[in-house]
Amino acid sequence: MVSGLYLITDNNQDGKLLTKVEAALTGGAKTVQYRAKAIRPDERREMAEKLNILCHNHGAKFIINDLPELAHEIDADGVHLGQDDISAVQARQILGHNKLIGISTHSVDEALKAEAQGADYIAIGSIFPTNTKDNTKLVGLKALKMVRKAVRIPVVAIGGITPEGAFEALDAGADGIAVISGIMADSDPARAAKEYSLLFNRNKPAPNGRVLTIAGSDSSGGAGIQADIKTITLLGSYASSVLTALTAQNTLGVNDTYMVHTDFVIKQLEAVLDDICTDTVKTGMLSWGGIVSRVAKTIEERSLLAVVDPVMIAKGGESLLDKEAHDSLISRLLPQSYLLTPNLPEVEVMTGIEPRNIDEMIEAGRNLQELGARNVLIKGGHLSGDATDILLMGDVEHQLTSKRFDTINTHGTGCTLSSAIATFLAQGYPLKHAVERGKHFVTLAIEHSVQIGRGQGPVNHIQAAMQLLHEQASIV
Ligand code: 3NM
Repeated sequence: MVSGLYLITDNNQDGKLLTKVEAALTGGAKTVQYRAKAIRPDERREMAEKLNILCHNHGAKFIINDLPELAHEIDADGVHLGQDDISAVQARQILGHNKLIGISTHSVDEALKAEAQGADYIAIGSIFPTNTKDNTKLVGLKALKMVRKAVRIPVVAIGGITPEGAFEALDAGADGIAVISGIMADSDPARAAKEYSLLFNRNKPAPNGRVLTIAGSDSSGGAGIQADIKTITLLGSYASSVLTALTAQNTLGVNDTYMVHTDFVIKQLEAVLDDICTDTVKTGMLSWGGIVSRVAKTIEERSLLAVVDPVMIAKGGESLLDKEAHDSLISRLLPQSYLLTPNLPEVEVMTGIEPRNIDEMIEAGRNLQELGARNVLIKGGHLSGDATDILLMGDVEHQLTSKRFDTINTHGTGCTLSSAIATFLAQGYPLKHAVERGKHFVTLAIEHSVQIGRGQGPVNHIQAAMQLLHEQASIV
C-alpha cells in the first residue's frame, strides 16, 4: 500500500542527492520515486542501486520513474508511469505481480482506466500551481476529491504541495502526498519531511501524537512542566518530560530554585528519545548554558521539530538566564528551532529592537529568522489593546489577534501556548492552523481563569479543553 509522504527526486542536487534523500527518510518519507531525466544510463543505474539500498535500510519503498526494466534489474519496489509511457499491462509483464505500478493521472477517466489496467496506486495532479514540471495541467482539489471517490486504489496528490496544501489534500481524501521542491529545495530536508510526515497523524485515536517538554517544575502547578503536561494531555496527546530545574513557588513568587545537573538532564532526554521518541519537542526554561547547548545538540542530531519558548525574562522583568545560557540560546538553540515563540521583552534581548507596533514586530521577527529560527511567533501581549501576535512562516507573515481579558490570572500563558502549538503540530495540523488553535486554547484558558492562590493565579486549562471539545462537537 502506497501512503504517507512520497518524495520524488528531480535531479542530482549538485551531488547531494543521497544526503538529501537520507535526510527526507529520517524525516519520515515512506516512498521515494527516482525521477532522473537528463543523466547517463550507467550513472542512473548506479544511483538507483544506492537509493534502493538506502530506502530499504529505512523501511521505505523505492520506485523508479518511467523505466520498468531498470526497476526489474535492480529489484526496486516498483515503477511509476506517465500517460505517455508504456502501458501498465506491459510494465506488469516485466515486473511481475509482486511489484508496484503507479500511474500519473489528471482526471476521473484516466484514474479509472489506470485502475482497470492493474495500477496499484495513482498520482493525481497538479493539485496546486508548480514551477517544478513544465506543462502540467492544474486539476485542483475538486478533481482529487472526485478521483478519490471513483477508485479503490491509493491516491497520491502531487504538484505544488506545501504543508498547508497537503493538509487540504488530505482533507480531500489523498492517501499520499508527493513532493519535490517542498523538500529537495529546502535547506533542511529532514525537518521539511518531518513537517509533511506529521500531517499523517491526523485523526489517530488518543493519545494522538507525542510531545516532549523540556522545562522546569513549577510547584504551584500553573506554569512550567506542569502547565505543559496538563495542556498536552488535555488536548489529547502523549506527554513526556525532561526536568531542567525545580522551583519552590506559588502565585506570589519564586522562593527558591534547585538546578538539575546538565548530565542528568541529558540522561532524561536520551531515555525518552531512545525508547518512546517524540513527534515534537517544546522547550521552556533551560536554566544554564550547558543545558541549552546540549539540548540544542540533541535537537540538531535527531532533526527534532522543536517549539522553542525562549524563557529569558520573568513576568516581573528579571532575567531568568545567566550570560552563558543567554548566549547559547541565541547561538545554539535559536538555529535549531522550528518555531521560536518570544514575547516582546525577549525579542528585545535577542535582537536589540524594542518593538512598539506591528511593523517593528515584523522587523524584529525577520532578524530572528536571520539568526536561524525557521519560523517565528512574536507574542504581542505586552502591547496595549487586543493581543496581536505576528507569525512569520518562511517569507510569509500573518497577524493573529485575540481579545484581551481583564484578569491578573495569566501565570503560565507562555508555557501553555507553546505546548499547545507543539501538541497540535504533533496531531497533524500544519503550522498556521496549530498556532491559531494554540492561541484559541490559551485565550479560552485566560477567559475562564478562576482565582487560585492569593497572587497572579494560573489559567484554566481544564475549562479551555472542555470548551474546545464542545466547539468541535458542534462543528461535527
Ligand atoms: N508531476 P513540486 S506535478 C512530477 O501533475 C510532477 O503529474 C506532476 O513537484 C503532475 O512538489 C509534478 O515541486 C511536480 O510541485 C511536483
